[in-house]
Amino acid sequence: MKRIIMLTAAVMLLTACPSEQVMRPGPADPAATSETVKMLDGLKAATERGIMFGHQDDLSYGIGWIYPDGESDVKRVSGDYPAVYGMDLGDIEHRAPVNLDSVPFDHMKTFVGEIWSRGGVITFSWHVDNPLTNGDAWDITSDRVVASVLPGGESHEKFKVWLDNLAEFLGSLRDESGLAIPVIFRPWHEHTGSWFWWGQKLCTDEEFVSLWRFTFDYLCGEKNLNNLLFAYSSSGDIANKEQYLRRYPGDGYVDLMGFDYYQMPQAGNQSFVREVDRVLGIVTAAAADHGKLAALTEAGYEGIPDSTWWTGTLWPAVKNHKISYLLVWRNAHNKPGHFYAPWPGHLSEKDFIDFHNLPETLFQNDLTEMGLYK
Ligand code: BMA
Repeated sequence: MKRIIMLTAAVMLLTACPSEQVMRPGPADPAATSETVKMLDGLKAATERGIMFGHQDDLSYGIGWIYPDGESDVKRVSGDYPAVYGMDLGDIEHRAPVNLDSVPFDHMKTFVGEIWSRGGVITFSWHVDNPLTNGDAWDITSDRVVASVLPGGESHEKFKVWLDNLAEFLGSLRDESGLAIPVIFRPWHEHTGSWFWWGQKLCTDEEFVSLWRFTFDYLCGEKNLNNLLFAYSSSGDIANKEQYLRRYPGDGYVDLMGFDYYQMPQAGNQSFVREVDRVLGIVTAAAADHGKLAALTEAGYEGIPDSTWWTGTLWPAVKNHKISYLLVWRNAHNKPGHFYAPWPGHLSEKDFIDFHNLPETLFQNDLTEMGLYK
């Protein structure tokens, strides 16, 4: 009888927590380095304190400058570096010297070392070209691309070479003593939209999950890269938790869950606040169910044509949610008006300083004070 009760209890426990959802305290990669484990713990600790602010290509270029050492539009305005730095690996698959936005990979490597030594957080996206058509990430002329890169597909061997090239770069991110620097890797992003070759209408749920798992297993297993935390991030078109999790590859493959959302001028501030708040509710609930971190992995308002956008719109949209970070997109040097962080003289400069000074927004100085993962 006792055995039966115990068995029933075990079965109940298992069904309450399906195998995909078994909580694991550490990174998804079971062989993650101790620095990566510490990084994840540090991110969790920071989430208890507030929301880290991130900026794409922060150190690479800004409005009116490109690559001088130590520059940052965020620092120019607030006196403080961001806590999170986004960079993109598009074109590393070809071993190109520069990424798709002309940032030299050698510079990126130097930035990663600098960020690590001051205790910041690094996250990489990958706008990888289309391996079947040789077009770019936005080439959606074929819906067979994901199938073609999976084992048995006609682009599989080519895709593996691309992953080798990616792995070589990620594996080269080392501190002075040769230790691998942990980074958040966010592949196959905005997959609920249909503008990248891995998007919603371009592959089946099974193909997407296989793509994710293959990427993870190849990098962490085959290539022994154990300095990666994996971020799963959709676009903003999320109706409910089920839809958000439809292509979730499983708890053993993900460390952080997020989504990307931009304010469109025609939609207005209230719609941005309402939608970000609504989708954050879904994503943070999913992340809590699965024991993962949550984030607003990309956000912004192109050109920020609103002097109080930071405290008046962005902050109200996120403030009620327990998220690790929010990251605004790049201040392009090659696309006039395509910027998402303020710069000296921009009309939202003063408001950004107020945003920086909120006790719950975390920038580099806050992380230094907390000793995030060092
Ligand atoms: C987009 C734009 C593009 C850029 C791409 C990858 O949102 O900023 O100009 O090439 O991201 O960074």
